[in-house]
Amino acid sequence: MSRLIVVSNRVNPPADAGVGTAGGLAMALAAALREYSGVWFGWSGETVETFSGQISMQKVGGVTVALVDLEEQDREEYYDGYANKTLWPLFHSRTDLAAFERSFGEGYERVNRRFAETLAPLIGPNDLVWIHDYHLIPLAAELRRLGVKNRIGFFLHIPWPGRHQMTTLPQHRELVETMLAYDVVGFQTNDALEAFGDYIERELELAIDDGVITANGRKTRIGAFPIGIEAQDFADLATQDVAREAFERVRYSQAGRKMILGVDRLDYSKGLEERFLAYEQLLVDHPDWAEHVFLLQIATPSRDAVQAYQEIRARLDGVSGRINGAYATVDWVPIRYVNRGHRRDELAGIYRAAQVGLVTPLRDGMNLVAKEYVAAQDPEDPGVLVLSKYAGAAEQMQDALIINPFSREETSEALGRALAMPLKERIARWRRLMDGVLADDVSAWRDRFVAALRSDPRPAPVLLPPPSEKMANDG
Ligand code: GDG
Repeated sequence: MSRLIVVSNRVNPPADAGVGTAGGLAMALAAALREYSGVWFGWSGETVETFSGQISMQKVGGVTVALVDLEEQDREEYYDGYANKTLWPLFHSRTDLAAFERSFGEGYERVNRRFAETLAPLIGPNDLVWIHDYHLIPLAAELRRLGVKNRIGFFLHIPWPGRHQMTTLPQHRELVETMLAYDVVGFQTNDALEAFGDYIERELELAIDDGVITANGRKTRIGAFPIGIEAQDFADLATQDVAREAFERVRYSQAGRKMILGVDRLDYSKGLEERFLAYEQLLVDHPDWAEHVFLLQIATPSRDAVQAYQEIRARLDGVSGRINGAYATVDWVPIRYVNRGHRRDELAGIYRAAQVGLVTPLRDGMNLVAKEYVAAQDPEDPGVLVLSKYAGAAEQMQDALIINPFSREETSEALGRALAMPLKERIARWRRLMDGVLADDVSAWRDRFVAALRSDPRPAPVLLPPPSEKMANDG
């Protein structure tokens, strides 16, 4: 029987469904792994003095996980370095923040090789291997080098950059060529797929025929597989006890004011500063809204070891403090800025309490918060989603108020419109959004990807000579 082997940098199956900080993705993958009796392989998050390749096998929430420790130098060069200081900014159109250091590239190659050498012995003859995200782009090429012949797929959770941006990466060509070792390469959006296709055709000068690239006798199918959330479960969660308590608490504290909500990992790609400034613009353009609205921004700190993250955090402290200092009154604070994580079910209740969901990334692979906001709404009195056109989610969620997050005026106008939107229009927009979120949920995403990975896109090329030649030779 074929098992599914999922590989990602970090491994986090939920120990308990619905609570804690486990995201929808972790839950969806965990469900797939239970179904296919698979294994989830990745870094333990721990470091040891010398890499041993020893695997720690554990069972977490019914899922078998295989964890490997890395060295401190691996963490610095591969994780903090190439993944988070080079690829993440580059793929989010922040070439100005991208560090191109040779040691990072070497660390990235070394860890991918170490992953491959540790993982290869675990792979059975019929297993499907599904590798996730930018930390592990060259992993299939390393596995092929070790003789692994299984079908291997790759899914990129973040955007694919434009060709000119991509070519700023030293050895971009070598990196992209490793992607041709996969059988399937999946992106979040058509936009990312097109950008990748442009690179393949113009930099590698390879043809793409009906979504298939042929190189070195191997076929790689490429496609857009927009990720979803566990929509029905999340909608149910939003009406359960913990969510209801969180909802009541927030509504009580609102004191009749409307709430605009942002929920993000604290990351420079999420457009948080632009969001604060657009909200300030709303207070300038519509002074009548002052004291009748507030912005709740939940931003959980992440990647603290990277300087750009320390800087954005300091900037946001500054901007939110300045706006609050300038506009607050004795009984009204315009921005409630919270740097603390919340339980998933609490979060569902907070989403439901918000009249506006404000999602303003400057660049984002998908953005699950937009989908969670929609799923958590009360069907009889739903809030309005204001969504950046640079979130992958905008391709599917055209019934949101779509904005350009770089324009304060445009975002401020959309906020004004959202706050004043009549119930009938709110319901009509929400219904269409919700139908999409339910239909394209995380299980649909997973099943589509696994189906693509299972099926051979086309028969292998016929290498026999054509019949007439063959006959002539036979004769
Ligand atoms: C990457 C791509 C793509 C946030 N605060 C809390 C909390 N969260 C959860 C949200 C949501 C998740 O974190 C964030 O997901 P996003 O999709 O918004 O963003 P990234 O973390 O950047 O994810 C992104 C995604 O991968 C999947 O492919 O959509 O484009 O960048 O689920 O709810 N969860 C809890 N407490 C919090 O305080 N429990």
